[in-house]
Amino acid sequence: MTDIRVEALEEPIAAKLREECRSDTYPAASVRVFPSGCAHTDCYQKSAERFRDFEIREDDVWVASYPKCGTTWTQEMVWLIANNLDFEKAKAERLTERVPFFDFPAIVSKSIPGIPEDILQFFSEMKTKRIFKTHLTKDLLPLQIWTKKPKVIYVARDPKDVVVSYYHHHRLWNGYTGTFEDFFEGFLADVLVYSPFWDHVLDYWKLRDEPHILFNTYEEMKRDLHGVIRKTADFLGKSLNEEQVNQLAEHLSFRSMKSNPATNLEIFAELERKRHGLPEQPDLKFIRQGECGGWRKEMTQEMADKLDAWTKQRLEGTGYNLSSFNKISDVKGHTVGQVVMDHFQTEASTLPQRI
Ligand code: PPS
Repeated sequence: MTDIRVEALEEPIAAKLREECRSDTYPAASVRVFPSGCAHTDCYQKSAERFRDFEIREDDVWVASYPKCGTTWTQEMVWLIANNLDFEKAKAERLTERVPFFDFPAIVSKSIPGIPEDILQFFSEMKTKRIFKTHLTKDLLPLQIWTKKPKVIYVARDPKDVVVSYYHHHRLWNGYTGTFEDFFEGFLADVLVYSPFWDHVLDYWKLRDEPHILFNTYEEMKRDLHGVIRKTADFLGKSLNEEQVNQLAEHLSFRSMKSNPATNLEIFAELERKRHGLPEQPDLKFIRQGECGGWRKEMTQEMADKLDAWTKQRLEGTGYNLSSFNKISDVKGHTVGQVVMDHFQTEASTLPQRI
């Protein structure tokens, strides 16, 4: 049993972000939770022990990530692989129901119509095979994950794209009315919900060679979705032929997921836009832009340099470098050793301080 300790977030930028998030349902972070030092809303505490003590099943599958790293994309891929490419069911039933968000009670301050009041109880009574989405840091996962060892698929993404995506997410869901600059400062100060970003990524990355952990990246999915599908299927003990891989890749394309009501969350996004009096802008959609390097449209060079320096400092001595985003593996644990010079690195060459 680990003891969970909670401290108030004292950073002034945290208070500012709380004021600028107007939603009465999705608040900004106000506490830091230990172990892990992760920022959470004050809703976290009421479920903290229930998260930690949640009964795990060996055949559960967990899709884990820091927010905005490609979770939804991975959830859809994993569900389809685990369910023998049942495209019909995938289109008929919303992804939020097929792969529910385990720690939802940690981010929401009010009950939401259509979502069971006691969702953790609902999860524990599920009769079907369970696939969960979680943004919990490694240290706050249910403890039985480390004894029952269900499969965990983590997905990471370039933090520059993450902060931009998370900013637009906050505008839509948290009613954030502040500036991108304030939000960016909150990201660097580790006060956004589920931050610190790099601790989150590194804690899972360190476990990447464990047989029950698979570490993917958004960039790798963009560059070689077929390869990631094959690798993930292999990890889940499923075999797919070339035609099936092609079919799944087509279903997972940005265009297809953006127009698919079962994956695009548009029904909920529309409610939030109405609630906050927001227009139907492309940036205020849940499946928004889907690019690597989209941050360039919104971030000044000065901000990019600052974030790069922050990344460099956070990665010092860890053995992790951003080229990890470009490594491809054939099957888990057997890195082909090839570093692909894709758009991610092409961009790197144009940035003087790129790490
Ligand atoms: S969340 O809210 O944490 O679950 O968000 P998450 O799903 O992790 O990340 C959302 C970003 O993923 C993009 N996305 C995709 N990109 C490429 N292809 C597909 N199929 C796809 N589906 C979702 C989504 O657009 C968000 O990124 P941004 O940069 O905001 O567009």
